[in-house]
Amino acid sequence: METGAWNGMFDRAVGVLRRNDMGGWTRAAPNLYPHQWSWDSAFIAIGLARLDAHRAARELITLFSGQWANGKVPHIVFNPHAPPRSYLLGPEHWAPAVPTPDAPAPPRQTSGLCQPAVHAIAALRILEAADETGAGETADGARMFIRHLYPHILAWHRYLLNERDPEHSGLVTIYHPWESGTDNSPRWDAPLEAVEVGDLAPYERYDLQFVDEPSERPAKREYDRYLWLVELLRRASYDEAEIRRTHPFAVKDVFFSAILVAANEALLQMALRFKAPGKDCEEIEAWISRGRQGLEKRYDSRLNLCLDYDLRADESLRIRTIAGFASLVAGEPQRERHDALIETLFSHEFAADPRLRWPLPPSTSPVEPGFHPRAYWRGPVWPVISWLYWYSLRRDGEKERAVDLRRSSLEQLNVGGFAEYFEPFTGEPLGSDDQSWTAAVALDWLSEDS
Ligand code: 2M8
Repeated sequence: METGAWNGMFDRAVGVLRRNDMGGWTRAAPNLYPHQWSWDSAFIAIGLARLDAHRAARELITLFSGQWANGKVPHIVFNPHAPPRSYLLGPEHWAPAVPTPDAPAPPRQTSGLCQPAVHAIAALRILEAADETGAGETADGARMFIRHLYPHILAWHRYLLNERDPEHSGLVTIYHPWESGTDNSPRWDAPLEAVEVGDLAPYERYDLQFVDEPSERPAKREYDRYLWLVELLRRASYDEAEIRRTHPFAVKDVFFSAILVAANEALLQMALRFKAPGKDCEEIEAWISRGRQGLEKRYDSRLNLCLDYDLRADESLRIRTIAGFASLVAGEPQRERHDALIETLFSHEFAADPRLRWPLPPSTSPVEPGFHPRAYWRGPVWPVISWLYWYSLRRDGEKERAVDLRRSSLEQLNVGGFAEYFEPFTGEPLGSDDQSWTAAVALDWLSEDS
């Protein structure tokens, strides 16, 4: 572990996670996000694994206690004790028009969307951490928890592969920008613009009280559409076939799809370790190759990026964002593809823009017209995304690139703290302070030697 150079950062990161610990689960941030978010929890578990494998496993177990009967892991599991007027969308906004047997029984209350499936990657990390600790109650408990979780993660992936990709394209369909995790990315501008907002009840933006400037959060125009899409899903009672047929926002998300491939690799390792039936392994292997093939088809050789696909407009979304490097996250692209993607990632279009404070990839390319350096997913650097690319590059033998990403990220966090995201040119911390997943990835980085 190389912590000396970073002035007590490890302890500061631990402090953030402890303060956000709600007892068995961690809120995404102190004020702005008082509930348990799905992919945040996976990253949080990756960080917690470095402290306490057993607690890390509990993070996932608590999240999965909100899993739906059809396998879906909801993007939010609600905190019944969240302060009033802290987060706009409470359980009442999600209540299905007709009760669905898929949603978990009370007292668990959840949203009806999902988010990228980082969970298997986290679960494998927890097992590795438990193995490093060896025997003992904590490590054994963690292993037992993950063994128990394995079929639930398998069911989650099966939901994504079946319900979100009945075409067997290898690509996951999302029904809301929130499902991508990169909410107001310009990736979603065109498909979102095409959504006609109906009779939306008036609402108040509680989120704006927790940031310095409204531009750090999505605009009203976007929020109206976010709420309307939720309302439509609720009215459809989350019926998958109905949504597939009628929902106005349906996009094949390359980044979500790529994370699922990487997660399936982790799931496969778990299946082998737990001596799961051979047919589980065959099924997961088929998902992995289908995912990689799907991503390969979404590669655009003019932009040297993978592009999302709008199912409603029947067109590719030609926007240069961090999601375009999806095949690097999925792993094992053809050599030529790998090299082209690396070249673009480290070109002036992304991490080598000379104006950058640190050579870290901005969420949207500064050469893209929709780029905005302060606006949430439209340009700022997000440490969790830097972590995902670091993880992918390291896994695929790009050692030097990975070392540089880690070092620059730690410098960024050492100066700016554990902010939600950062202005790419000035390094100014933006969004929420003390964001749990930022502290968690710092812990993971600090626990590595390089
Ligand atoms: C942001 O998303 C939520 C909605 O899910 C919001 O803006 O209210 C995104 O950054 C998302 O990726 C993240 O999981 C969530 C909590 O950190 O915040």
